[in-house]
Amino acid sequence: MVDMDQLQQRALQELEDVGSSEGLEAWRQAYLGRAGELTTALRGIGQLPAAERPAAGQRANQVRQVLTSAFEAREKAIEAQSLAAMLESSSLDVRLPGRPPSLGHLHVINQVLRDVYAIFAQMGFSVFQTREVEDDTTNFQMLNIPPDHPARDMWSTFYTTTPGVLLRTHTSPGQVHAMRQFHPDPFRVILPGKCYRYEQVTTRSEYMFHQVEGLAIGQHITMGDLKGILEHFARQMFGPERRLRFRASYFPFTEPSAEADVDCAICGGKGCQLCKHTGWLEILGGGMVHPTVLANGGYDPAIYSGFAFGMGPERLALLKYGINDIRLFYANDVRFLQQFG
Ligand code: FA5
Repeated sequence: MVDMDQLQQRALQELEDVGSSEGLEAWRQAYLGRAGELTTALRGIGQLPAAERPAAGQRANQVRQVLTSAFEAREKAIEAQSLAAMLESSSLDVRLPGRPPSLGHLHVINQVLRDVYAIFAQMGFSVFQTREVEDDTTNFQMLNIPPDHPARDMWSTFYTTTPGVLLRTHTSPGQVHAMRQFHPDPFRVILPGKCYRYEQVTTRSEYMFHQVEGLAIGQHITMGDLKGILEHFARQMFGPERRLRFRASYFPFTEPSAEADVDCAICGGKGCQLCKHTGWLEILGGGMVHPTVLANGGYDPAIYSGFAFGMGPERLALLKYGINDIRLFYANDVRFLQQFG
């Protein structure tokens, strides 16, 4: 019979020198495999005298357990070694969790637009979407601006190659679309969207910017209603400390007309480049809808009246966040944009 102590010692010693998974498999075959030394020895027990068999069997089983657990421990160690070697030789560790994609956030102007929607929603205004590409008739003529009217100089724009088709200069043409949609009912809407003007870009003017038009049509609507909702809006938007002032103005599509300014958030009213050293920044134009425009929308001016206004969300954002240059909004500098996340 094989000397079990000697077999165990030799097998363990050899196992210590095994350094690869191939070597490990060879070792397993040599000792624990079907033709391995230990397996053969176990088979030989049957030939021993009956009195020796129990003790020999017990010892052989102990050796098998020792060798099996030594084998498993060595297998783990070799796996760990080869993983460590693989990691050292390659910089890619495929087990690492992936980098989570960085989540973006709403652009500051979209945030301001949502603030505007929420404030006007409280006052019963719903959002009415209209087109950015308009025709000359709706952008100008329906708004009481005939082809040679001097007011066209205020709204020079980009024309398409199709005659009479242009990028809208303001959201006011949406007034005509809204009136035709809601006629003959009274209604209150805001019309947000992009506008385009072929003009000099400055700290407070862009060639592409947004406007939110407001329009309320009904009976007995007055200029007092317009002032009231705009004052409420300004308080909600900027807080009670910012001041709003109205100035008489002129628009061909409102009569009377006004413009509203908010005291400049950058200089606190002292005067700076942003507010053209006036201490105030214009945020909107508005007034009572001109009878001709009411009629173009299908409403009888003898029965109906309405107010309209158009405000600039970029200007609102300058004032709300104390930003001194409108060009920052669309320059796509993430260092600027991330501040509004
Ligand atoms: C108009 O566009 C009129 N349609 C407003 C109106 C609507 C009057 C309804 C009466 C009734 P104005 O050109 O002043 O008016 O522009 C209105 C607002 O849009 C300005 O107060 C300003 O806040 C914003 N705005 C105008 N031009 C620019 C620009 N180039 N860049 C950024 N904001 C601008």
